[in-house]
Amino acid sequence: VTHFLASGGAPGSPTSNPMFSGASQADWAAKRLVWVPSDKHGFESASIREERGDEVEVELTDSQRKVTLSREEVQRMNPPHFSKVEDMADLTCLNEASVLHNLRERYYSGLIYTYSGLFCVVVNPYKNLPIYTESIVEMYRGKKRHEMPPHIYAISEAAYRSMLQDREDQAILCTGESGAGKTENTKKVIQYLAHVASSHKGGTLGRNKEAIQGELEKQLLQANPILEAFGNAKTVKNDNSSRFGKFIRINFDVAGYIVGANIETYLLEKSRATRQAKDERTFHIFYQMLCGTSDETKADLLLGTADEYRFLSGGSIPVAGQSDSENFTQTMDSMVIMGFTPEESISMLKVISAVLQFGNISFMKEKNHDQASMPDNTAAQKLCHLLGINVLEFTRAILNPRIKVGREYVQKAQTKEQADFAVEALAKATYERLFRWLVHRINRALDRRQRQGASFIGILDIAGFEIFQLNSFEQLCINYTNEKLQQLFNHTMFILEQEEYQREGIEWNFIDFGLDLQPCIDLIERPAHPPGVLALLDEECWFPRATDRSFVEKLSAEQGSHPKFFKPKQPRGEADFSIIHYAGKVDYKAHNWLVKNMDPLNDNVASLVHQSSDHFVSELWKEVDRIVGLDQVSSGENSGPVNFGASGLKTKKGMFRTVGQLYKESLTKLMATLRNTNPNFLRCIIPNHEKRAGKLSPNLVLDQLRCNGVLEGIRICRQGFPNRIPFQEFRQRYEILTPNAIPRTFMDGKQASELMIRALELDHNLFRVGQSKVFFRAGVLAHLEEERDLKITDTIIRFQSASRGYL
Ligand code: AOV
Ligand code: MG
Repeated sequence: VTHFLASGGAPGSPTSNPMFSGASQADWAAKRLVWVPSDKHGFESASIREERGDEVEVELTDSQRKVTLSREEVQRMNPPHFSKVEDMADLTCLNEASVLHNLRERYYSGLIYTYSGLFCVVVNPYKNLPIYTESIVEMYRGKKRHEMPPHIYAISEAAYRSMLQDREDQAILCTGESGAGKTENTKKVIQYLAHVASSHKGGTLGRNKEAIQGELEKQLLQANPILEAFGNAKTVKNDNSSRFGKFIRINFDVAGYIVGANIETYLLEKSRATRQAKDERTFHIFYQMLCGTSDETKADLLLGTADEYRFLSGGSIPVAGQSDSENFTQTMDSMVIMGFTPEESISMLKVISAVLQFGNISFMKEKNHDQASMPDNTAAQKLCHLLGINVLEFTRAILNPRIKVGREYVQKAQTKEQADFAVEALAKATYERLFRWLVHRINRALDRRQRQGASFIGILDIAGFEIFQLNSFEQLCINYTNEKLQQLFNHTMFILEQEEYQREGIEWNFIDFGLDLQPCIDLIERPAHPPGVLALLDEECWFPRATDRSFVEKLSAEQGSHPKFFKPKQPRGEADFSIIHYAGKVDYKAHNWLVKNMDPLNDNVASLVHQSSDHFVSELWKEVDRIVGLDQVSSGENSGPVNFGASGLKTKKGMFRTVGQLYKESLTKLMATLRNTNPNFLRCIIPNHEKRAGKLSPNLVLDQLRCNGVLEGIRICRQGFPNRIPFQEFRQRYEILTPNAIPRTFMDGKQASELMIRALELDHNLFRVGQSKVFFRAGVLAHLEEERDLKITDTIIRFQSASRGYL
């Protein structure tokens, strides 16, 4: 097992390829090995043949082909001594090629976690490694970071210790693209904490208390399976993709015991409840319910089969290696442990069945006018039965709702498009409210002790940066979040580096790279002077006859000259505008943004379900405050079924909030919480897009390293002195280079190191001497290694010829 943790190398790693076999020390020095760009491998090994001004001729190690490259294309290779280092900040040649090489070598040896200075990188193994057992949890318990190989447990342990010792709240932030492993690692953090913070055998604890705490930890561990059943789905990228963001906050008392937990969720992708792209599924629970319920329950829930529902676009799509019906049993078991009553569970399933039933209602256009009708009301009857409402009232509310015009309420016939739109919006809102109730219910279970914790560890699992061909409002929100997190990351790294330098008494002016991201964040969130994207979108939502197009025009007028804003010349059919995010340029299409931001709902139906005879259903619809009613919405010709018209624009700003506003607010709150914690970052990397174990696509990994700030972090590092060696070690390894610098008598480490450095005649700009370590610029150690090598070879040769002389 341990070889999956430490750098021993797993048996069977592909070492036959010269790419992967670390060169020997002699080869490295003699052949002057470097990395050069390669389409297939990202970078490949080569040796320098000749340097001519700005050009370098190299020989590729693999094919022995000779090529000439410009100097910038050639990246120095680290001495073999640095092979598979656990912390990439220790690499003396800090460049993209070396980072990729190190991650790749480790990955093929089953070593998926690697530190990069102050944060940790993990590459998804796509197979179960034996590194998450209870005995490994025990191995990490109480250990310092450098005492054990890199692991998510080490990060969890560090956060836990630092919380207890410094009384500082902690955050563990998992980022990465879809399928990279954020959710899996989040679960490991919780597993670790539930284990470490509950098996304390404190003397003051009575039996009883321990029993209660055991239950709480059990419930905490069940929160994820439940949330995943309702909030995760199969997408083309990930069979278990989280379609919402979450921040799990675990509260501890002064002794370090878990006393409660709380989950905050962000932006559920509710549109998935009604439509799914090809080869994708809706939320797991739908299929679980259709496969896992008994015939009796099926009858109670009026369930059909998957292909009878219009809202299940692909019918029943299986997920490799998963059984929906077994998973259903697990979800139900988890809900029992969480303390859900059988009534609550069945009520939830009823609502889910109702969501499906919404999709089977179909409308027709009446012959001689635009009005919609419902020739067959079977689905509506089933729906109303499930929701506990009257079918006639429901039908009227959909087809002929009361709408306020001026001061009067009038009944207004709806077109087929409007009725279809209303039904879909209601289905989505119903599911969203169910999810919200679920989270609330879990929180009630986890928080019921009502005890204030002394401090907390928060674990964030959100969707990473998304760049599709064309991107919509959801991507803007996600990318905006990532922009803010990246800013926090850069800022933290800057502060921590700064602190280390101060501790060691080194003078250095650091550049705060966090500032780099502010312009793009402003472009999105600025309220005025000039207003940013979200503010302008809100403004347009209140503007009579506004359309998605008029929004884009206003945006271009206000922000056209913003350095992070880009408007293509030919907007038709392609992107409406682009934003230059730190991770790259993202093309946005503004189609439906007004509707998505307003999220209008047929308020006639909303108040009907609010008065449902079913207590659970009426509870779900308790607050109807945020509903944008039909009276704010009127039909229009130019913008699909819903347009925001002048007819009944009597709702003042502030009476309810747009989706963008609410999101910005919850994000602001989250960031404020995070800023008051000590953040620990985990950068998750997806190795390939085929979900295959043992395959690492170099260009895919490089792209992510660029996006998630690993390479940016290195850019920051290079501004300073990334390599640091304790005095003792420095002397041991490099004294050979300065044979007469240090007197034979005792001398303390700092003084000895200073003497050695003087003898080495290093430029002052290349190093700093701190309190306990020597700090070096990137690359200096490689140079020292080279010299050391020559010296050793030299000594051996001299020794050999000397021996020969004696013979
Ligand atoms: P995500 O959370 O980052 O994507 P997941 O954590 O769901 O990604 O990981 C995707 C899949 O990769 C999992 O279902 C596992 O099969 C596999 N996997 C990830 N990490 C590990 C690991 N450490 N060990 C074994 N298998 C792993 V998304 O929620 O889609 O943004 O939206
Ligand atoms: Mg996830």
